[in-house]
Amino acid sequence: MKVKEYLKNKLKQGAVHITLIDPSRQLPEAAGRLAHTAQEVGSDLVLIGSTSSTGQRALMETAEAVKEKVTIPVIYLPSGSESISLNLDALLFLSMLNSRNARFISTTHARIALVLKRLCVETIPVGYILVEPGMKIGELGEADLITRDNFWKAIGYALTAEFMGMDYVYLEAGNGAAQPVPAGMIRAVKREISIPLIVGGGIRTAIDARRVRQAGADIVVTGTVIENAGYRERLRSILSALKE
Ligand code: 1GP
Repeated sequence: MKVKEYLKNKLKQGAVHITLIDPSRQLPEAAGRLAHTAQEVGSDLVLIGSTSSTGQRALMETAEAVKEKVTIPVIYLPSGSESISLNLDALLFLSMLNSRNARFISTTHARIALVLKRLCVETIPVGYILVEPGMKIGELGEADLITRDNFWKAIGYALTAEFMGMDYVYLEAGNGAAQPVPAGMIRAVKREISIPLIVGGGIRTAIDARRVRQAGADIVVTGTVIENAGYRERLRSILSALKE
């Protein structure tokens, strides 16, 4: 089954959780173990991506190790680095709509699009919107960050994604952010769009996850939480808050 179909079916049943694994943070074998735990506690999908310059080899080995350990889909999140993994189930075809640099909106995409087509890589079109603090991805992507109180701007970009025909809107506070995207902003965006809403960055606890979900996130992405001790229990409580 295509990942798009899988996600559509999952969304019919309720909130979806995605575990982000950064190949620069641990060895491939450990990444495989983390992914396995994530699946065990109920995560629906694994996303592999990094804002650090992960070498091609580390990326490929991590992708393989993760694929070996899980049966849920594993997809690739490109983040502007030179490495790319095409051996996964799909690739998030992200356009960073509020970047000041065309490279992150469409130029890099145009360079790899034909290769993706020839290799029959499944692509999932996503309008990626960076919200303060944006962290490293906001910096690297030269984002014109949406300030945390500017709901109108967030709505404008989210509707732009929808009108452009993208499948998802992704509000991103950045990997390692101290706080998630504000609940008020999620609510305001959700009220206006009719495509599913992905929210990530700064979600560490069940309380954060519940708040983000109740505000309207259809898909919740967490990364950092699995990099710390006690991650199994933390992830479990995030998952039960999301799926309750
Ligand atoms: C994915 O960048 C997030 O959207 C992950 O952020 O590491 O803060 O969970 P955290």
